Amino acid sequence: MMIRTVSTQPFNDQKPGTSGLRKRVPVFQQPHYLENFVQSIFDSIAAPRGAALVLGGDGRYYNREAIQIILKMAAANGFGKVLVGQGGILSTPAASCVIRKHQTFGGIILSASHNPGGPEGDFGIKYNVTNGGPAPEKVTEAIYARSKQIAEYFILDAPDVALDKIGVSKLGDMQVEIIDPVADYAGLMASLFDFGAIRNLLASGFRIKFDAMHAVTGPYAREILEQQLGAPAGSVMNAEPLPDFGKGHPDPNLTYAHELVEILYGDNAPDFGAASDGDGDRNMILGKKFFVTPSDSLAILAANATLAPGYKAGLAGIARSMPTSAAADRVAQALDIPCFETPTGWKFFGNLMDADKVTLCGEESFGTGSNHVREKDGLWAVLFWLNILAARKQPAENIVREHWVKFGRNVYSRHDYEGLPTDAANSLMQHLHDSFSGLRGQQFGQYEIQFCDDFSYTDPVDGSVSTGQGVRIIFTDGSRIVFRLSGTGTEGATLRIYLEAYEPDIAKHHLDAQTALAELIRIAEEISQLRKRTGREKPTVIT
Ligand code: G16
Repeated sequence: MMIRTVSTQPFNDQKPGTSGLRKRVPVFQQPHYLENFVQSIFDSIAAPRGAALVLGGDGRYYNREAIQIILKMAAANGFGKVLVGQGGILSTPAASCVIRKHQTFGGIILSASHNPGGPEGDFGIKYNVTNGGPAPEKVTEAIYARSKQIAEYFILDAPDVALDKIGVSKLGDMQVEIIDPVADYAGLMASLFDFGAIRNLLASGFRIKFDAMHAVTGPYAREILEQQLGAPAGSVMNAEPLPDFGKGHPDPNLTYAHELVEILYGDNAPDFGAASDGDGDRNMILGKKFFVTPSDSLAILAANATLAPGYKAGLAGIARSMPTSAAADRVAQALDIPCFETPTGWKFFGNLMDADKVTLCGEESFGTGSNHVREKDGLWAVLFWLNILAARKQPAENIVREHWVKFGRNVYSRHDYEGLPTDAANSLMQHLHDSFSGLRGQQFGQYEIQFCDDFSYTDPVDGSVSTGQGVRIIFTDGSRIVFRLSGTGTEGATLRIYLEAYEPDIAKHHLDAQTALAELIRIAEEISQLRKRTGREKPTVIT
């Protein structure tokens, strides 16, 4: 088999976003586009000859084709072995688990997460480092820099590898091992949670519904929830991964997971509901007719962590992304452990976990996880909740309400304005920056602005600094409005407005978040001149 050197020219748009390079499928299908990015990864990471990689994706359209290309390029670039999930499938947390368990040099994950798939949908690729986590900024910047200079790539001329049969084969001098995508991950889950207690809960008539949204978690949830824990067949819905996710939008929130939401809010609703996204790292938690915000979920998992065997010894610390509510901070304070505030992006948690500074991490964007892997983990969060429900023998809603009674409620909501013209979104952010000095000390209704800034973060482990991570308007009572542009979209710009108010008064805990936050929502629109600058009357998605 021959290694071919292919001349190429740089593309100017291969800058990784919040989590890897995400583009429309036709962009990735352009000649040399994927190959340029993969070669830029290989040129940047300085893997020793013979190193091993993990490779898999969420099964979306173009997954299989991309895997064949990457395998042939890995062989041509001197890798010794690639572990590939059967059928090209590996959820993002499972890929992280496999990198760590098999101690490979790193891994390549193919996913555009919760973005829709299909021939006109999105595709994505990201590189994960030796600890199993997303490459830190210095690595993604090196990859981007390389992509702007690339002149050639290397690929083996060879027939395609059979991806569906477990076993070992050769591609040139490189070994390809097709592995069961579920086994290692399921084993890890069984070591963290009290499967016996969850089995008893499910056997007692406690009903659950898990929505895999026709994405990657179907096989994982079927094996763990139905086979190993005994949930009745059908407890996992939309369990078949499809290349176009059944034309759905695999984002587990109240808008896009409406099929599940209707079941949990309908007659004869199950006791517990959950959903995960395209690549299995996000989660949404629902009780009967009750939504648990991701920020509250993190705080509640932290407060109840010792109920799960894997966390019996307690937590070293907690980390949350800046826009995530401060509910977890209150738990950390009560437990007398540190709480870190990082920029948006799971990659910022890696150093903290590697240095044993934190055990649990979470983000408002439906992401929760721990140091068991270095990615957020949807099914892990579901199993953690089931473990707590089995131990406390109370409905999810009661657990949340008791938590609020003890800690107060951080009322929270996020308003997304999707598909804005990039110029309009940038002008709104610029306007906010320009207003900083005038805003300080200003009174808006009951709220007085204490300070505003653009969040920056100094990593306490390696000292690296990340600036421009979101505009914060902080009020004297601790309430906050945060403005950020998403780093994961592929069309125009998405403006995210994060709203948070602290409510210690139990008598007001029943209020719907939009009602409780109405004043802050109005202030956010006024300060940002949202209507004038975007022409939008209301958000695309509210979570
Ligand atoms: C990615 C990152 C998360 C981040 C989320 C939203 O998640 O891994 O850390 O919170 O994007 O980012 P943004 O607000 O920039 O769109 P995923 O699930 O898309 O990989």
